[in-house]
Amino acid sequence: MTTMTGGEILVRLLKHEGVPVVYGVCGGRLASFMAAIYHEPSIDYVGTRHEANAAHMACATYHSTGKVGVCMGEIGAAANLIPGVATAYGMSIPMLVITSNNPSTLTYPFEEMMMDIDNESLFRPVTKWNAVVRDINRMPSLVRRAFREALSGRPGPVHLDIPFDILFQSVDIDESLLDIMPAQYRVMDRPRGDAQKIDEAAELLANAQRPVLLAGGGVVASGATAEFRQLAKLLDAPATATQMGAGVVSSDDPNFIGTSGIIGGHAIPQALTEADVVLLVGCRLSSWLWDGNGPLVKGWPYQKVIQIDIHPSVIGNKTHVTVGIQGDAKAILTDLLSALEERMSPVSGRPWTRTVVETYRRYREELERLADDWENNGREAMHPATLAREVGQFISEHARDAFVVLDGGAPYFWTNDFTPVFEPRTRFFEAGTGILGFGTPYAHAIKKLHPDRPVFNITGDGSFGFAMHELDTAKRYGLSVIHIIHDNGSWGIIKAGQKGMYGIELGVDLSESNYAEIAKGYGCYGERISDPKEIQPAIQRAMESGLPAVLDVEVRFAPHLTSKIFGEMGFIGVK
Ligand SMILES: Cc1ncc(C[n+]2csc(CCOP(=O)(O)OP(=O)(O)O)c2C)c(N)n1
Repeated sequence: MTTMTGGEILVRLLKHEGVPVVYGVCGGRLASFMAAIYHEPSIDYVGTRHEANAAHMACATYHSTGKVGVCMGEIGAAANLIPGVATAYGMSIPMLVITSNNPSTLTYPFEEMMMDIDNESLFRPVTKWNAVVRDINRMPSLVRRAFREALSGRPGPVHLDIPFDILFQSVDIDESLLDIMPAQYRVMDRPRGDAQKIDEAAELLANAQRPVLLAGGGVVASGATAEFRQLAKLLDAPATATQMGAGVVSSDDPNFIGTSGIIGGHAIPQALTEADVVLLVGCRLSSWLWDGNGPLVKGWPYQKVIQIDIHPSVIGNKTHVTVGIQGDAKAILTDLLSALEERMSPVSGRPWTRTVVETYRRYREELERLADDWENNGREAMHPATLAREVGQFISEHARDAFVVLDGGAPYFWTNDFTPVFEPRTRFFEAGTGILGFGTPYAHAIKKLHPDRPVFNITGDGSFGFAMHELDTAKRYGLSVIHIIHDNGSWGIIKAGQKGMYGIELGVDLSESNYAEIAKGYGCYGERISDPKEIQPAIQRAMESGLPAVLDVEVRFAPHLTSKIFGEMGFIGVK
């Protein structure tokens, strides 16, 4: 028997799950947990300047590595975690949230002590599962259950509220009971799909004249990118991915038709409407494909639909399905490929696919013309397309292994197409709740976990303001992320919408702050840029500085080619 505190038991269990980092803001009631982290060499700690950013960092941990991140918050201050937890919930990203609380004898119900808060109720709507640990002896089973819930079926964040007496208490425990490994308490195999349904799907795809393939985040979660790409090649089908699936289809792929649903240009709606068979893999048809009123591509889908998903309630939820297959994407696509290879030889030069790919090429030409605008128009601040293209070009030529986080209103629309994407888990959007400001902490976590690869956060001046104090965190931990700000001195996309729709401007302007100078105040690298020719050299200089860097680039606001749809979805739109 060994004597261990609640904090030590918790950390031992996190270690077995391969948790790489715990993020948070320190607190007295968390001290026992923090002491145990301090003594555990396999788990790092990153102290942020606001709990919301700790939660965003925990979310980015799974999003970029597939390992569960943990964030923590102190009693009432834990309420600050909520935006980051909601972000994870919206994107079905597993993470564990630990909150401390007042003593178990004086909580649930509460006695109005300092910092009292009902964290169990507070976190319930933004977590997949949560519980209060009322007895130290239940710690192992509740932590294991938390991981089981977070990682099974459709994943999501989970939460444990732990009264501090439980964290500080010591018990004599048989350590071997703590060394039960994840495979012993949660399912880790891949549920295969129904063989007959896979045959039916193969039959539909083999006979399709115009098949289109759509990958969601489920393809990434299951590690099924290679199989998805092989399928697109075998069928010579146009292939696209949602924001959560970005990178499953590489920008280099001959069948790539854009990414991120209908904000990815004209070829995606064309392919979706003209197709005769639609294959949806690990895709719940959210964000830029479907809103509360129905499909964003009007009238779609009327064709034969094959839907593959791990979570049964996703199948047939938004649309009818001709064949629905429940199970793991990688296992099902492997079987589907075998079934297709028995029926057909690889297709090449499918004429319809070439017409859709040509639509994408023409759309890119339109974007390029906008990006060239500065050569003809030196009077105004540069067009956001120009900035997006310069950054995209730098990444293509000098930083192909970069991670790119896309934050902001207009900036992420413009960056989406101009930044090539080659692999999954390298482009990051807030594809769930749409909470701005996640980009800065997200990029910091990614740099922490991948220190040898370049990391960019492309953001708006409004969005950067939500977390610019995290430059302090970046400086302390040596997180040399390059933040590139589309600085138009306003909440640009909302300002344009207000003006267009109501002829007013209320609360939409921001100060002409110099974010480069602010960065320098934090001991980081900063440059303010107005000349497009300076963008790429400045990125180079920022990289060479070895410091966290802010490139504050003056741009004007311009609505994106696809932003009309934003208005049609019921947001204040930019016509
Ligand atoms: C946390 C949060 N608050 C408010 C909004 C509503 N909103 C959506 S886009 C936007 C403007 C973004 O401004 P900025 O980041 O400067 O980018 P710009 O559109 O100016 O290029 C706002 C306020 C939001 N999505 N998230």
